Amino acid sequence: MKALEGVKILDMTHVQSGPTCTQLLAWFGADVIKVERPGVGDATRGQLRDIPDVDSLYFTMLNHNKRSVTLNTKADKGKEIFTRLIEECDVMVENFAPGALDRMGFGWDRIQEINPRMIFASVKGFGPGPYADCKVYENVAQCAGGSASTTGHLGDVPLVTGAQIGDSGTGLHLALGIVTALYHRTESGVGQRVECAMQDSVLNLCRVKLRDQQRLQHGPLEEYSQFGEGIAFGEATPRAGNDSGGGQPGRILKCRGWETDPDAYTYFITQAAVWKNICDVIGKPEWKEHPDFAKPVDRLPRLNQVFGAIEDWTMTKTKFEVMAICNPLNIPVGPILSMKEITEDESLRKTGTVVDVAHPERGNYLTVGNPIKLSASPSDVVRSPLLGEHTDEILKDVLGMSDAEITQAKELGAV
Ligand code: CAO
Repeated sequence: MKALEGVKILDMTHVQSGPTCTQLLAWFGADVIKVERPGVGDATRGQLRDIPDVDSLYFTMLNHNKRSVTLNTKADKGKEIFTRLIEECDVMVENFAPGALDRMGFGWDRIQEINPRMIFASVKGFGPGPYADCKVYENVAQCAGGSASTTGHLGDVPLVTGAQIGDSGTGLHLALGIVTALYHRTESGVGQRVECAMQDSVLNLCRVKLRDQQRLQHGPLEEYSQFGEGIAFGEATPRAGNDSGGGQPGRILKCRGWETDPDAYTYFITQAAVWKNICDVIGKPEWKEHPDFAKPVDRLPRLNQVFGAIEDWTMTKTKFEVMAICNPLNIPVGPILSMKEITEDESLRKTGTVVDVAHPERGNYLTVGNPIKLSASPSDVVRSPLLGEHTDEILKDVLGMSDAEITQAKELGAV
């Protein structure tokens, strides 16, 4: 039995943030019923297509293990069916633009009237306040949540990151809110509203940068490279390039082949506990006791010199050789892996983190499986549904509708 078996999720999500959340719940065993507009569906089915007329990878990779029902929730018959689905389900998840569900006639008050046990979970771009009515996409959230202003190189433009912390990051937060509300419901017997704003989720993931903002009032941030370079700090947490962000200085360093391979780099952390091992590996044994280098605090103003010497060594090795040499010595390093290398990594296949999926229209494709591993509830990845693939099945199994009722609903354009 899967951990969330028996939990029915009414999935009104689209694009990325909401679908990541419901995909996680589906992997844990919930029955996720994805409601889509008849003939249209989630807009991502047709976005960034690599094969004509076939659901895009954008859609397939965010909607595994779900069932798809088409339903026009603005038509009278569609509203009636939707009301019955709310009665039958435990959780409803949505990430429409602010106000869309109210305009449809299914705001939180109405949902509670229909089903007081319902947990109603929403993603919005911003929480209550001046921007509450705004539509928001990934990069807007990264910018408004403090990520962009603290990402990139000093003196250069703010940068967004490839990690989808606004969308998938918020989906993760929302999923935790939902299972927490389900746990609460087992005792209280009532549902509740779960809300995650993308700005808040990004800020939560950037909390170390808010930490640094406050530290700035008490002096320069000595672990930032700019400290050793004698560059004054301004009023706000600056962009720190590839500095580690933690108490153990680290950087991205060139490895053998960097001139032609854009990913021939390693991350290298000068963890204080293994400083002597680092000195031996890079051929600087005299730095172990040298007053300029022996203690972490001595090294902070000299990080360029320290990492320069380490890079002289890493440039003589491939990124995998650096890993092989440093790992047994407990020196924390990590190769910069390209997406191509990740797709070819056998160990990620073995753990189910990278999975091969068969799809009836596109053939085989690769996806990312559930990164959260439960020992008693392993996740199997099942291909995403075609648009409306389970409409009849859901209307019959979940709502007990007869063939004649389904035919009538179709004639009325409700499904
Ligand atoms: N039947 C009938 N109508 C439906 C329907 C259905 N099954 N499903 C959706 N609709 C309607 C909605 O009711 C809405 O209609 P109205 O505007 O007339 O009320 C309309 O379809 C479109 O909804 P939308 O405004 O949410 O979609 P959009 O493409 O214009 O905006 C987005 C997309 C993402 C910017 C917006 O939904 C948003 O800001 N969401 C919240 C933040 C968020 O999740 N952002 C992440 C996006 S990437 O993950």
